[in-house]
Amino acid sequence: MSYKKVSLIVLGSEAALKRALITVIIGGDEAAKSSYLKESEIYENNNYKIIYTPDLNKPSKDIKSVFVYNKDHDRSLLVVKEGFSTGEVWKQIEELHKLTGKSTEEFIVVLPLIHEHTESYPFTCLKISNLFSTISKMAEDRRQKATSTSHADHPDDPMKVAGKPSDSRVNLVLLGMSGSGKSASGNTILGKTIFPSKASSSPVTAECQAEDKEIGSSWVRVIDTPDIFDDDINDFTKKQHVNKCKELSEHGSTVYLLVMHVSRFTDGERNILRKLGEAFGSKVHEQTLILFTRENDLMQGDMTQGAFIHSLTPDLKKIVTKCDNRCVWFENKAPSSGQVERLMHVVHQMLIFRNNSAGSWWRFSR
Ligand SMILES: Nc1nc2c(ncn2[C@@H]2O[C@H](COP(=O)(O)OP(=O)(O)O)[C@@H](O)[C@H]2O)c(=O)[nH]1
Ligand SMILES: [Mg+2]
Repeated sequence: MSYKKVSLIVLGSEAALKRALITVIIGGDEAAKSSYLKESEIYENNNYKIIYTPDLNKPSKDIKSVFVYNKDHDRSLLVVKEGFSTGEVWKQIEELHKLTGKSTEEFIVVLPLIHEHTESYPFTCLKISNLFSTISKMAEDRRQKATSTSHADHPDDPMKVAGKPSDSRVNLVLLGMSGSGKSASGNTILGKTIFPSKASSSPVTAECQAEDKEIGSSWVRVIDTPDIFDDDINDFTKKQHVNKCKELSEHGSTVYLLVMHVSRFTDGERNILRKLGEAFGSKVHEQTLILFTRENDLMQGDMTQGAFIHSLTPDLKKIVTKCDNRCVWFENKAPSSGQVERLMHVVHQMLIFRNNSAGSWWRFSR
């Protein structure tokens, strides 16, 4: 029985910190050490293959080679020392992005052991304990997959047909009241008009509908829905919609986008998380982010996103807090690729650590 080891590239300018992290993950004695690139080293045990990289401040072609030789690695970890400057770290990530062609989200900052994590960072970061539980889970999943015939390997798996493994597939389920901008937001994510979207006093979207698109390294399925929480529709129809949603998001990971109009919070939305929980399970808020539409309304009111969050009504604040402050803003009338990028950034961060109690380390801000 063989399975792919979890492969990690460890980056940074502090040799001692990089080595300490490797020892924590791999254990001191077990590490078999070999070297194939100048100044880079490989440490392996049964579960992990870890690549120690040269000093980030040294000539960059060595780092680039590490990425060329390890195309199928799982995570790139950037180790920083206590008292690091957010700006400096971000600069390093941008340089790594330029050098390797990998997106900035690829690089996960490993926070120093004793670190007061109080601010929100523009990059993905993790405490060692959370990193460790995440990668152990990955290793465990791989071992289990190797012993059972995994669903993803089944020849009928539609994702195999599409040429993508299920775990690189993301389902984005658009949920919310009629008129909040679900269909328009779906079209913005897809970059083309697929879902009918217009101003109307009666609901425009009657059925759940899905459309797939490759965004960055992910195969994204956008699922548009009618207002399944509408009190005017009967339980049977609601159940049908929910089942259809579940069917459409059967493969891969799922993130729910709770779509809300930035300047309109209605009575119907007050209990929306409870209704969402009844439909998709009590932990659904952990997989949910809030997508506020009509961002231009904010700008016209000279309001920043921070001020907006500050001024939320208590009921809306409760919803945002329950979703751990994961919010993104869309202006569907003037969509920019930056909006979708920011959404995917939050989505990826949720997915990387979905089985991990990483707390609020990744809170989105811009
Ligand atoms: N100005 C503006 N209008 C929007 C935005 N998002 C949606 N709309 C409009 O709001 C109306 C309802 O949108 P729709 O996508 O059909 O809402 P749904 O019922 O939630 O699917 C349409 O006229 C959209 O053009 C936005 O970000 N800005
Ligand atoms: Mg719609």
